[in-house]
Parts: sequence; C-alpha cells; structure tokens
Amino acid sequence: MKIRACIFDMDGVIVDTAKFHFKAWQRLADSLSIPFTETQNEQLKGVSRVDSLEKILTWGNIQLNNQKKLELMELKNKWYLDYVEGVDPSEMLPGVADFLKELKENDIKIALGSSSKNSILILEKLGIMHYFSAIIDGNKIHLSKPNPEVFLKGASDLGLKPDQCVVFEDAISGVEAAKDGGFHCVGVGNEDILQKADVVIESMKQASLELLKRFN
Ligand code: B16
Ligand code: MG
Repeated sequence: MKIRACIFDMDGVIVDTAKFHFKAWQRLADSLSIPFTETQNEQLKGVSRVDSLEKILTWGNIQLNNQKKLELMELKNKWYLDYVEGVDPSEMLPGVADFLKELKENDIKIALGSSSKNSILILEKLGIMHYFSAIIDGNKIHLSKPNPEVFLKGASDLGLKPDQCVVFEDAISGVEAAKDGGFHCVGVGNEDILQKADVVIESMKQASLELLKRFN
C-alpha cells in the first residue's frame, strides 16, 4: 500500500474535547458580553488559543492590550482544564480504539497533528500515547492551522512525504491545512462543512484500512 501513515487531529477526531473548548470559549465570550454561536465556533475548531481569542474579540468589536489578552487565555484554559479533568479512555470517540489497533497491526505509522498545547495531557488520560511515533502539537509549531506546518512536521518526523500520509480532521481549518500541504484528507463530521476533504466520514467508526486503500 502507498499509504504509510495516518496523522490524526486530536480534538473532535480522537476525543470529543471540542465540546469543552466550545463551553470554555462561550463562558469567556459571555463574560465579555460578546454573542457567540455554534456556527461561529466552527471557525475556531483547529485554530490556536491566541487566534481563537483574536477572532472572538473581533466579533465583539473589542480591543484589549496584550496583558489582558494573556489573562483571558489563561482563564479560558483554566476552565477548559477543569472540564477535561474527568476525561478517561471511555471518552475516546467510537471507532478510534479499533482503528489505532488495526493500523498498528498492519504497520501503518501513527502521528498526532493537533493545535492544542494540552495534547500530551489528553493522550495520557486516554492511555494511547504508546501508539504514536510522532506527536506534533501547539507547543511545537509557529503557525496555526490552516497553515500546514503541523502536518508537514508530522510527516517529516516520520520520514515520509505528504502524499504517503492520510490526515483525519474535523475542522475546516484542518482540512485546508492538510490539502494545502499536499496530504490526502479524510474529513470526520459534516459533509457540508468539510467540503474540501477528499472524503468525509460521519464518524471514526467508518475509518478502516479499506478506506485508506482508496488513496493508492
Ligand atoms: P489549546 P485540534 C485545537 O485542537 C482545537 O480544535 C481548538 O479548538 C483549540 O483552540 C486549539 O486546539 C488550541 O487548544 O487551547 O488546548 O492549546 O483540533 O487541532 O486537536
Ligand atoms: Mg479538531
């Protein structure tokens, strides 16, 4: 098979922490009296903490100095960490555990390509660290999705070219990053939202070795 690796986004693909990011941003927006909808939240998925805050402040037409922005980001992260406190392996999204096992058994490499600075904490809570040959997250990149840096670093750490890898993504910004980087991309979620992906699956239950063969 031409495909040698899968690179997974974390929030919204491996585990449903996207709902906790939403809850924490909503709480922050409320505290600033900025209206914030689920549709707007789609534009924050996959986007770094600082870029997410900038978008929310722009929507609210609010200007703040850097010190205040840092305080708000810390507050959002504190709330987020409270929400994920109880995350355990049972919270992995359906289909993920079986697919990781299938990849490992078939010698397909596994990498993480997440914008989150909390990724190691979450992977440890899920007990799946041992599957990953490369972990690229928000602590290792300079440019947030939709820039492809996170996936290009992942492929490079694995010693592979982008077209030997399939990226799994739930965010518009992440699908754009994967395609701009020259990767194959499986969108996970709503087909209307993830139009730029090569193929969209509703849930990770539909991820399989068979699905990867279409990229050969
Ligand atoms: P943190 P992913 C992204 O993770 C989330 O989708 C996005 O909502 C979040 O703002 C970003 O990580 C940064 O997360 O505040 O934990 O550093 O989807 O790229 O795995
Ligand atoms: Mg995501």
